[in-house]
Amino acid sequence: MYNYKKIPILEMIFYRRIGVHDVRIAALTKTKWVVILLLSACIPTDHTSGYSVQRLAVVDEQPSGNHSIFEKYSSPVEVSFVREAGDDLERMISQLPGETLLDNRWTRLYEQDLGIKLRYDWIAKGDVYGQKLGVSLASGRIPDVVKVNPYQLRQLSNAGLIQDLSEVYTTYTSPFAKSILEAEGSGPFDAATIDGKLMAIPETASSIETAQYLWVRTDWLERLGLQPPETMEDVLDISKAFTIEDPDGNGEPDTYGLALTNHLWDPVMGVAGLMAGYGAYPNIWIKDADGKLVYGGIQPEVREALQVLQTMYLEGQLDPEFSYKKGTQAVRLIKDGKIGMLYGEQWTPFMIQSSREDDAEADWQAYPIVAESGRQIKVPLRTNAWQYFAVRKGYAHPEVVMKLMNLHLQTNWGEQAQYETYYNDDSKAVWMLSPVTPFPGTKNLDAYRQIREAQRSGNLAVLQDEASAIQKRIEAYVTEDVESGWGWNQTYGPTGAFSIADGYERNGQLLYDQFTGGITETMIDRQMILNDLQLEAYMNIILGRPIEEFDQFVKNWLKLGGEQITTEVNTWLKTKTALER
Ligand SMILES: [Ca+2]
Repeated sequence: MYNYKKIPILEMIFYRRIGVHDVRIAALTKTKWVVILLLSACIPTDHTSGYSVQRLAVVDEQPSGNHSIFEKYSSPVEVSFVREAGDDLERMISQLPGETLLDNRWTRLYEQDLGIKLRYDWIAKGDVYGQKLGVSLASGRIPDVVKVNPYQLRQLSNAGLIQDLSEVYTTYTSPFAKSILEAEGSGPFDAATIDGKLMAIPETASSIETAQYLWVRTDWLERLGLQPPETMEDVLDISKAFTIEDPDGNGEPDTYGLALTNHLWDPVMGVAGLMAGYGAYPNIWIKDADGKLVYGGIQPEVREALQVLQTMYLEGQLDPEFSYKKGTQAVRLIKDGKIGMLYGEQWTPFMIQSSREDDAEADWQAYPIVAESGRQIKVPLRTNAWQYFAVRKGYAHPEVVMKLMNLHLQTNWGEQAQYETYYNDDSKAVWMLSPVTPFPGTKNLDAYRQIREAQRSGNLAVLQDEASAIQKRIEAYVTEDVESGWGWNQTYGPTGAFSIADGYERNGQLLYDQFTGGITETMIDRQMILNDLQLEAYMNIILGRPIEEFDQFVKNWLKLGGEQITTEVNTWLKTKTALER
């Protein structure tokens, strides 16, 4: 029986999707959802308001003039946050002479331009941060502004600890920030709207950035005389050949077709891209034939995909120890040249580039994900809201959060952007020095489009700051073989991941999560349990348990809250549809 340490599976749903420059952070950050349980136990639920489906009426109004949006406070205003630190952040700060987490280019800018003085109640690393935040939320001792996930938001709101930000959002959001935060519609706001009040400001991201690609060792394809995959059948043939035909030519049976991790929904080395090939979308809500919302994870298509993965595992095409390895461990096999394929998001090159350190011939290429013969491929995308800024009840300047976000966006992507000073300074992710880090969700795709345009026309003037910085790195790789530009070319180059995303979009292949209502009442207590149940059932089947266990899992999922959640999700859909008429 598969026996693993429980993995906080929800982390992927709210996975902070950021650009490729942040890859190390993105790959290593783990949100500790265990705090939610603690929170559920501590906060009385009698404030529970029921799931709100009211839309925020003010969202479409323009702010009443720009008078105070960028205005500096005449006397300084203090605001406290709490802060997660990490090795990558510390390493970066150590490379920035004269700067610390408490005193740096961002804190200085906020103070100088807005008169806002930042303070951290406490700073902690990784796991400890998650635990401390859980205790802080449960005890009601929160900073002036706190970054939370949708579950924590609901708990704080139910406990009456945070204030209504409807007016702050209406009055203090710059048109630029508004266009970015609302780029994918009202979903993130719906999820933060409780009893008609906007209880937090969403830091939105982009769904399309979660699109999956199939990454293949092209030097192996060539060595074995194989063609790039066009169907799932091709993928399976290639996987088999990469396992048994000695693609690395060392005479040893020491390679694997496909990389996986113990967290099956990992954005890199996960199963979502493969499952889509069978019409299975295990972690989004989809519409069934009757137009009702159903959970992708319990549909029969998943059963078929699991059967395929089980065969691959039993035939030795997967690392026999993958079920014990998280991404940072699984990646070692890639570095050692033992892996021929993996599914992953656009920033995958920065994860697999290490394979080129010991083997100069190692080369990779992104391909569109493919479907089994006779099936049209759909590319599942996860929802785009991960985190929210809530403001402590009683804090006198709730608008501070919006003012910081406005300036952050303006400084990095506005008309007079200083991208290479405030965002990415000589490949250092200095944006992380700021406690608020909103960004245009499509910035990476936009940068790709600008680069493509510039490469076609030869007119570099179309490149804005970020695209220009990326283009320079691609150029260095293409013309001078500067290895650090390899990943940028794989992602943003003419045949890179974003060229495929562009195609997905043009061909109408993108499949968005059909539920964008945030957290339903039953999800608060049950979602995490259901997710563990799902991961465990899937993993056991891949590792060889009878496929009938899938049917039992579906029954259990429905019984343990899934049925109730499905009802709630469809209630949301009905109300939403009615409002749209
Ligand atoms: Ca070999």
